[in-house]
Amino acid sequence: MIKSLFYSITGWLFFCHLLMAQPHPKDIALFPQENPNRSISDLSGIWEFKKDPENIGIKNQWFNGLTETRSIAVPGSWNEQFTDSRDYLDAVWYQTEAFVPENWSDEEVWIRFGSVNYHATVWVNGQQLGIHEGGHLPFAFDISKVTKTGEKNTIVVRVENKLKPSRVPTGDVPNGFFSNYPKSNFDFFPYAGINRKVWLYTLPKKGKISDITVKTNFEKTTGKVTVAIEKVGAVKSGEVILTGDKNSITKSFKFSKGKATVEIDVPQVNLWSIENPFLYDLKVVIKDNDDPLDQYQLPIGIRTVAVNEKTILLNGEPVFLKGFGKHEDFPIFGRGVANPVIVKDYALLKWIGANSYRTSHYPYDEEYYRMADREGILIIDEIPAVGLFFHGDKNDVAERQRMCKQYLEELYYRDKNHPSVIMWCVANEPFPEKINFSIEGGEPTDPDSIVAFQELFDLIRSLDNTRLTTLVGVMGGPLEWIGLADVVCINRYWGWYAQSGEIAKGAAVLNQEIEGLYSAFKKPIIVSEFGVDTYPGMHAEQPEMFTEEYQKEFIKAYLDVADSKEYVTGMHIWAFADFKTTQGIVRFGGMNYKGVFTRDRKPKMAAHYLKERWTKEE
Ligand code: BDP
Repeated sequence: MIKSLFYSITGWLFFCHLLMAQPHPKDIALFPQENPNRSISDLSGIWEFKKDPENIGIKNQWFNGLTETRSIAVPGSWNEQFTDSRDYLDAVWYQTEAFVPENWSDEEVWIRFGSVNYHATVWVNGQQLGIHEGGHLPFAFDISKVTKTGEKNTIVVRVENKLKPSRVPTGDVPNGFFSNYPKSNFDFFPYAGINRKVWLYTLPKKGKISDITVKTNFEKTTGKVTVAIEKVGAVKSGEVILTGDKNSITKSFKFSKGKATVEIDVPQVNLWSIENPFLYDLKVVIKDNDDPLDQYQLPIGIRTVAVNEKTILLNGEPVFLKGFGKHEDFPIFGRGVANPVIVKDYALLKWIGANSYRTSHYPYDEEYYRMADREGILIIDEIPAVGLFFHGDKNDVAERQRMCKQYLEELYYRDKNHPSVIMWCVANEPFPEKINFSIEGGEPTDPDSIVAFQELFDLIRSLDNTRLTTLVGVMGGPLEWIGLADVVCINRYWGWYAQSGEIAKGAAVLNQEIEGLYSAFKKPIIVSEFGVDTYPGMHAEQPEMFTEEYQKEFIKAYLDVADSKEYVTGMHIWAFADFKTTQGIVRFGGMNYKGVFTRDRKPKMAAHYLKERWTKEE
């Protein structure tokens, strides 16, 4: 009896120790990298998979090894890989075997998941490492203590993506706005599973660079780069080397209380911009005597982002955002990362003359941001806070707020060094309790909701004072929410959901509304969504809803309104491509057809129109 008590107490302590080891997003901010001090192993491939509809896996210790499995591709959502699981969102289990080389025994070994939607529990060799809640952002665990080097290790992950009012994004909301299936409270399919790559990687045990934050500025022709470095371990000093454009500047530094800050002046600076996305190479090395203990290399762009009453400023120059709201969405992969789709999307953004997009309605795979840095595309980076609401169960409201804060922190630490990211978006279309789709708006706003959004803005502004912030407002939504932002972003569908079939009337409402918004806020405005469902190949000699002609005329009318207002600083069409959503009477075939490109990236008539208009403007 005493013996079994001892085992259960020590077992419990060990379990708690492992759970407590879950790192803060700051400690996993640096993407795994291969260099003389760091190794990586990509676990992409075919894994084993098993559904757990009765939720018996934990009780039956499936983490010790799965039986009767089927094959699944990782990365990739599970919903479209089989013929029987499209709408299945309950628990599933994944398993793979990963060989860990013998020479990793002197290193820390970590496992990193780019995104698991929504709730993940991870075991290595039967030991539970921790839990992560929330899709679309990375998490990682130190698995050194449970890893066997020189042999195969079993990795098991339990995932579920139940739609719940306490989650972000929300689902299964009583009297929710959407009456659809599955019951998401948002307009995209709730693709589930291990959607991004899984990596094993090493970090040097004796001392490691734990975080790097780069901030940039310039004075006349001199670039100003501030590099903040944090470390773990006894190492005392290091150097930063910045190279590019005939420069090679080395600066030594010493740590004080685990931190060091290095200021670098870059003569004749080559600024990062849309037209010239020039990237310098920044390398940080930490040393024990003369031996490098750890190093990390980062492409950086030197640029500033600011705002005045009328426009966003990039390097002090006005910039007009031309682009789209997008989705990570493709047949069969679902929300799984697919590099050819990323490359193709950037090719199409360039082809059409766009210079920006919003990561609606969640952060995208890291590769999108690296490409944007190289291609000179500006990103509005959004957390998955879509369709928030503040009425109903107070515990749910509090839980959603906690998740929003977690997402903002995870997002900031992941994306803070990308020059392409110019703005953080704390929410898309929060809903007031009563909404009527008119510019007069609905009921007065619940004061708690203003406090909640103010907290989110305060949090992201306290983390980052070098970028802008926004919140995307819904038609008929309260002004108090969008007024908290640096840039007013509004999604508008006058001429579609209201004034249906009447483009000119819709454009007139838009015109009147944005004049009112500007005189209320004196802040620049982006129409962050506007668009119409367009069935590819459907035509009419006079524009009619759902035809390609209607989409083209609608977009033209909105862009003309924007051109007449000097304080409109961007127009993002909804959407870049058609995408899968949940089933409902306004979503033909479970699809949202507002894409300017089809789901397989073929241009509709509006795409040709935009190419002509946007490339001419250049
Ligand atoms: C907006 C949402 C977006 C939807 C779009 C639409 O932000 O997610 O897909 O409307 O209705 O309300 O197509």
